Amino acid sequence: MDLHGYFRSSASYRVRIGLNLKGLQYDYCPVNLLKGEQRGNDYRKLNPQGLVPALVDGDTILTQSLAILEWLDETHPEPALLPAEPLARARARALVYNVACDIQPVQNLRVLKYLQGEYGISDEQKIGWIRHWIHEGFCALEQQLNPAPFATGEQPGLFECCLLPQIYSAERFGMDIAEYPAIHRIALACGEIPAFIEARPENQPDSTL
Ligand SMILES: N[C@@H](CCC(=O)N[C@@H](CS)C(=O)NCC(=O)O)C(=O)O
Repeated sequence: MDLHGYFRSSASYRVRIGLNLKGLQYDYCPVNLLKGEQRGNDYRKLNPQGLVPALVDGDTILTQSLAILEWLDETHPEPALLPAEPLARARARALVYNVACDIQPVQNLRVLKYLQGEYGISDEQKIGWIRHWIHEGFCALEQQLNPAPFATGEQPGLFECCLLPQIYSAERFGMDIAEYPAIHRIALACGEIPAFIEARPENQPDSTL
């Protein structure tokens, strides 16, 4: 499999964690977001949305990180990324969507560029915007997370695939994760696991380009 992504992209980082948790080998193909490569004709053949990641497996091209992760979970069921029981699955997905649907999209590069280009917001206002939406989402998660080591029990799953990249982004914009104790606890637990360590942005080949 080829994973087309960018080291700092949280959606790419999610898929790297999922592939690593499943023990799946893949080749990493960097797409430089700062150079706009995601909007080039070549990359749009993989993802017409002009967003990373895209996963290519033979003739199959998949986009949208959650669709990719759920497909991986269905085709490689062990270890499971979602609980088997329907209600527990729905609850796990609710946590996942908080991050992937309600936090990350409003701080995406194209949204921030639009805010700056169309409305002239300053760098300071941009950082305030990012922190605001992360804080809102993280405060809700603090109310919902169980005391178990991970969101759905003894093993990390789809939620942790999304949370750790969001934490990386929060810290990049100066937020202190220790202010969110349940999230902090999960971050520390994931920080011990090779699948998460290897997926970190600083461990990707394009982090030094
Ligand atoms: N919902 C999509 C989001 C993908 C996405 O937002 N990717 C970002 C990086 S995390 C991107 O490619 N941004 C490029 C841009 O905004 O131009 C997914 O989960 O795959």
